[in-house]
Amino acid sequence: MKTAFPKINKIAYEGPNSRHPLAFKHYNADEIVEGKTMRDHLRFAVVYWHTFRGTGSDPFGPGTAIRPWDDGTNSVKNAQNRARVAFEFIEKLGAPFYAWHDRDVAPEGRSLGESNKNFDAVAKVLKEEQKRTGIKLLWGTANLFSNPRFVHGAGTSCNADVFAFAAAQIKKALEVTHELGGAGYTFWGGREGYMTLLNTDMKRELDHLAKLLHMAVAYKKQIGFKGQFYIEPKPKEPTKHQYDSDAAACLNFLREYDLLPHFKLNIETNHATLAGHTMQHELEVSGAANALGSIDANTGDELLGWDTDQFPTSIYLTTHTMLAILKYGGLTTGGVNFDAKVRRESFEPVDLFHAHIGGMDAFARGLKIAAAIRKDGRLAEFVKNRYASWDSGIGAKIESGKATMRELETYILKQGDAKTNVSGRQEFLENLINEFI
Ligand code: XLS
Ligand code: NI
Ligand code: NI
Repeated sequence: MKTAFPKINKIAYEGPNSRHPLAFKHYNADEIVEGKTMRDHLRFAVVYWHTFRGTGSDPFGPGTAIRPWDDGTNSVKNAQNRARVAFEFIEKLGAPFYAWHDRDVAPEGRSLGESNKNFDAVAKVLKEEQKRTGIKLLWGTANLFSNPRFVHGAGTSCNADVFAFAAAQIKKALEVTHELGGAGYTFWGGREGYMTLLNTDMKRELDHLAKLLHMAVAYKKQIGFKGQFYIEPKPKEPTKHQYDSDAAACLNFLREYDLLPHFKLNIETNHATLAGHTMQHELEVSGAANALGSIDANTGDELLGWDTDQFPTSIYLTTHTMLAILKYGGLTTGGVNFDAKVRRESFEPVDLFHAHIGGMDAFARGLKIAAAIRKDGRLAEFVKNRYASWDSGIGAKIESGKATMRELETYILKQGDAKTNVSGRQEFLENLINEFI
């Protein structure tokens, strides 16, 4: 096959002093951090939709991206060729994983049958390329939001036929994910939400969504797919209110419908900020519920209030993200998935390399810094000491569940007041983090 990136060699690690734009300064796959290679800590994944299907279009103009390998048609042949290009890219980059929606990799046909046939034809190439390169599928997912049939949602559509279509599409996407040895499968509720409550039976829609997920759990078992299921929270966009609005809402939904044992969360940075949270907050909520599965690593723009899906470059962001991930035992089935796109103004193929190299280096630094902060121990020590009143005496008694209100009243009446508080020392801690950045 003709190479799509003739001037680009395999991206090498050259170290922090390198000035080569197409080299890693910090991501050194084999370097050991906290007893594990960077490769295994970070489990980087390239996303098919932005990186190989993104055109750079926005609401005010068409795509700008120059992609010389694309023949501009919606044919299966073009899709198969694109798959080979994708693997050349991922291989040169040195990312161990990739991820897709069914409709990114293969064109949708006039019927579900035709779409499935197209999907199989491209999946065949994906399988060959996975075998050739050793690159693995982090997760698959079904696009249940682009086609106009999903105008009212998929699992939460008022139209039962659309629900049936969505179920059939998920079934196929699960089969292909399984066939390609996927480590997981993600449900992002594309249009599962509402624009106005005037036309919406919320309770019925949520019941239906739970039914769809239960069907997926049953089918997964039936075909012997062992990958991890994820739900990806997002608060708005495209609908005004998305049901899976944040980690807490997802966990509550999963618990209410007895789905929690079957799912973990896939946390996306830009979705966290759209929800009015930090990434750390969402990771902490998921981790505390033992449901931190994977991350979509991107970032928003402080001045733009939508899902801009930019590549992550902030070392503070990656440090805090890696602190949370390490705290909860690291990524096992999941990975650091670059659900991010180059800017419309960055339209040359080489920009795809700059973007991913930058993201990988930013995460490698975040990992190293987080490991150094943990090794230093002062941060963890501070937090531990802050809660010292719970380790003995009345605190320990409350935690063990043995204290009653009457007893606590007696305790406080005797003392007259609570013991004095000590400072939270936020600035001191912020300075401490800066020592390592
Ligand atoms: C959209 C989501 C989407 C999911 C996969 O905002 O981030 O890309 O990650 O369906
Ligand atoms: Ni995402
Ligand atoms: Ni997103």
